[in-house]
Amino acid sequence: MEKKKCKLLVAATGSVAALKLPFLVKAALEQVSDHYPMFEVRVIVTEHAKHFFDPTQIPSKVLMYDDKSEWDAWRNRGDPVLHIELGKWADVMVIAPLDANTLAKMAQGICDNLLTCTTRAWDLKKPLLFCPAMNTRMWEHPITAQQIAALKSWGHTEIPPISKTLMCGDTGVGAMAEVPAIIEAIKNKMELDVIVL
Ligand code: PCO
Repeated sequence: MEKKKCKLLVAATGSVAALKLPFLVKAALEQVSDHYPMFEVRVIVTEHAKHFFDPTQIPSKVLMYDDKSEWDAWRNRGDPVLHIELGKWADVMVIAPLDANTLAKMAQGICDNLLTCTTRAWDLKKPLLFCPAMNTRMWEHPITAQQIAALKSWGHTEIPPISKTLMCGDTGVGAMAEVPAIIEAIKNKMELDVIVL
């Protein structure tokens, strides 16, 4: 009998670090537990995230959703509401990268796209991890720490950014955590919060 996979919802926003989305998805699909694949993966992208990666690099078995998917899915009363369905489907969500704009929206409860509607309707009993990625100057602005503290106060888990030379040439904190560190953080969280049968 095939083992039950952990349903992982990966979401990406419009930071340049969204270029790593295909690597993160492939790394998640490669994880095994007792020789069985560990994760079933679905992806949510914002319109700006799409700017940074090639969608053909996302394996075809992975369902990927954008804002259009939300509107296409609903035509009539009784039709599924995608951001609710995805929230019910997922065992765990990871937002990688979480840009400054979406961080600010989440902290305020704004829900104006598929990703922020999904997080706004998130069942707080399930783990949600987020990987901030932004320029150092944005990272160091005091509002960033306040907004991250808001997300943590609801039980969300930060996978902190790292220091490196960023895409714009500046060196400092703000780069998204490396893909292996993100995978490890998800697995650690699952052992705590999710039973994989
Ligand atoms: C740059 N902003 C950034 C923020 C996020 N950057 C990163 C890394 C990548 C390369 O290793 C792009 C993944 O630098 O996460 O670069 C200027 S506003």
